[in-house]
Amino acid sequence: RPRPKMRTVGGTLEAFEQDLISNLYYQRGTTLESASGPDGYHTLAVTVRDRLVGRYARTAAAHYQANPRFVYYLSAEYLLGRQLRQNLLYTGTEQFVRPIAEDLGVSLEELEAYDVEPGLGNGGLGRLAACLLDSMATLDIPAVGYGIRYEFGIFKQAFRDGAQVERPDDWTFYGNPWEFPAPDDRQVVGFYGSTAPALDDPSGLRRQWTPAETVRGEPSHMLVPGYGTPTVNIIRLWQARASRESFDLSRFGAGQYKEAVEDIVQAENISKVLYPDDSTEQGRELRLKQQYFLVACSLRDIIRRYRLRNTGWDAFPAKVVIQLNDTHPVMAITELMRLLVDEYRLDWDLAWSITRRTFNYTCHTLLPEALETWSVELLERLLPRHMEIIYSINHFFLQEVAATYPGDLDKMRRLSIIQEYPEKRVRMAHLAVVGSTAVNGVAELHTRLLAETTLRDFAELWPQKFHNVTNGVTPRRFVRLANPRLSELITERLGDEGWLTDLERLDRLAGAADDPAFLERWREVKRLNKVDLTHQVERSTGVVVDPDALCDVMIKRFHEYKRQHLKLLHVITLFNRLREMPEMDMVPRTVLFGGKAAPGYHAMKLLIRLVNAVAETVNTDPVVSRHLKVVLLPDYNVSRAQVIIPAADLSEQISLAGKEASGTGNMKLALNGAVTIGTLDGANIEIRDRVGAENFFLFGLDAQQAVDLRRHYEPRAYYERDPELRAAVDAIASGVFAKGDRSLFAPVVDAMLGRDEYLALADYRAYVECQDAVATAWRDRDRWTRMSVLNAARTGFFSSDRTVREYCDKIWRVDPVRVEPD
Ligand code: DL6
Repeated sequence: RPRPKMRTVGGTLEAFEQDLISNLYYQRGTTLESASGPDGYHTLAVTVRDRLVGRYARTAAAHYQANPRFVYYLSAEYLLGRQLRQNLLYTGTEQFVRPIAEDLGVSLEELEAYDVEPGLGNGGLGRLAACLLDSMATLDIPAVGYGIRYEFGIFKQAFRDGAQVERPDDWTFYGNPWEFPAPDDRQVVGFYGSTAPALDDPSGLRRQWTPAETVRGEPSHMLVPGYGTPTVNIIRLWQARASRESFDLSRFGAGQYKEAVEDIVQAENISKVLYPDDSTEQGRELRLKQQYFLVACSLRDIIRRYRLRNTGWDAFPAKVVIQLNDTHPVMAITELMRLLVDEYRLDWDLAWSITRRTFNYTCHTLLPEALETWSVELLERLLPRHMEIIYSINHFFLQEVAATYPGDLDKMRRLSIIQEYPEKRVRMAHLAVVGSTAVNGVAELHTRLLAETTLRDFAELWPQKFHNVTNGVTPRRFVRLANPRLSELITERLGDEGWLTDLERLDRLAGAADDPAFLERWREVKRLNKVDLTHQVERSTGVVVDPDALCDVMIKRFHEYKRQHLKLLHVITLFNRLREMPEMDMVPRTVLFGGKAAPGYHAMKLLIRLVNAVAETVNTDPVVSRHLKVVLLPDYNVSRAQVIIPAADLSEQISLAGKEASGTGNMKLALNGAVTIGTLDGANIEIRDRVGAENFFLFGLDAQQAVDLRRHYEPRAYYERDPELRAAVDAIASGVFAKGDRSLFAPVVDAMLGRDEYLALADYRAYVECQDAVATAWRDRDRWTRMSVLNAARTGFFSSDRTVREYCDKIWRVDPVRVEPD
């Protein structure tokens, strides 16, 4: 078989093959003849990974040499996605693997089945973190991501009788070939205990903390390669281990086996699961422990790294910029203060000045209930010294406030880091703003609303602190890897692959939107992607869908503000119409949902059950199912997203305006040529501004109208006066989707007709009419394809490379460091 003659970072094909065989033999201890599937996968993974090690070593050397300012990204969540394809692409070795695999009689797809994605996050926030790391490496920004190596990632979602059941995600069961343990860099972290005054400190601000419990943090790192550059950064993940003394040998000897390992279990529970259920007191304590564990380990590591090349503390903020990804890692502010004041004996004011200049905070929400607070009682028990530090920070901060607004006690109460009523709690977002140089929102509307509502008093006090950095997504994973057919077509049209690192070049595709031959090829790509998706749908649900139907996609976490129930009302409306007029000429549609509900979020778990019940009814109705199919694909994750997104025609972004901070699925879908139906919320607004109003299906209340309506809202009035809405709601109430059981979904109906918190009924009519306009547009094939092309062509702005550049310019002020080429 002729083989490609080429050299990449992978060396030659022959060398690659040699390494594969050698790794199989020496690392897995087996031979080609007796290797299993996992053997094949692991061998391939380490062979590819090893191609990145040289680059990583050169990156580390270049960083050591340049001693630059580093970005340290602290995040409780990362959704990295599968690593194999990405690293094949980034090392240029995919071309070797295919012929070698074929010779050996296996396919890359078979091996990839063992490539488990690390589900170390819940949704958009964790995936954004992964996109930003990818872009930082691609732009040669010296950066390290810090996170937790959860033993169990986000649960696996399955359905039993349509209801969500959660299964543990034992993602490292077969080992993780992509990580390197770094036991030499382990850290020790304390909890509980007491504090005492430091004898030699007359100010009383320095104290000594004696923790009652210690836990080890053991790091491992995964490589984060840049695309088209030799830079390889790392993400360092901490796992909790009991300290050596935790094993009670005497108890074990006395046969008390459970008691003997009690302390070990307790310590290791810290990194056991991603966001343990916080509906119990123990759960909350564990979650706070996780947060502190992450920041305590990471800060010690950051200081260790800083001290490799620097002495003294004056240069610290010049060399270290720490980005806090939401409030989860905000305890880092108090931990740095504790380290500087208590352990390195800096005076309070200098420590505070260093701390404030080091941190920046990204807020990812507008929902008041998502703004974290911690009870003072819990903090005093778990982290007594940190609580004292918070009191001191607040004391000095409120002095500043009093000087700016003399006598304005209300303002002080609102700004205070401590909430007094109904219970004393620490407001983590306030601590973040007070302790940071820059605060940013993640889309223009979000940043504006943050400054006008959620963080208004702070924005008035420090207007210069507030910035907008609109989110972005990596085109490498979400176009090139997810959609190779489209990527090839784009590259062919644009002449080279430069668009992958300069995504705004996609605008040159706009000219092709009037070229019938190009439109035809664009359609063909979409169709083939839809065929792939239909196979996936059939494999995982048994439902057969038509690849030529309009593929209408709503993929995101299940949450009331995102309004999956509004989409469902539309589906039921189509169902009712078809039942009433079986002969009607309806545009065939496949409505595809994907997403998980938090295990304790009962309202959304019931909605999942309803989606599945509606799907079952629709898909088994002989008349309706000819035009309409509904699917809730189980266990939505990054890998599934990579299959669904390239196949989508219509992107559902229908949150109540003013509630979705940004959204990033909206960007991924538009870049893959899906046309959006959406509200004026989050980054939808910026997407619409760019693609043009004529290429976006807009409906619904805007953020201000939603606030105004909420004051006197009566959902029942909408129900009474709109027969189609009434019929949809009544269908749910009638038990038609529950085999006649009227009680099962009654809470869904009650929530809609009772308070309808997110105004779904108010937006229903506009939404259904807009969906009718979608159907009309779909019938005109060229018009639709033109819209699809223009969506991709005009959304190059939403590359996370642009996002990272903005962070660099507005907030981080870091420069790239070039690494010696291969
Ligand atoms: O910024 C990334 C992502 C946004 O795109 C979503 O709009 C936003 O909901 C999400 N935020 C979170 C944090 N918690 N809450 N709510 O996941 O961040």
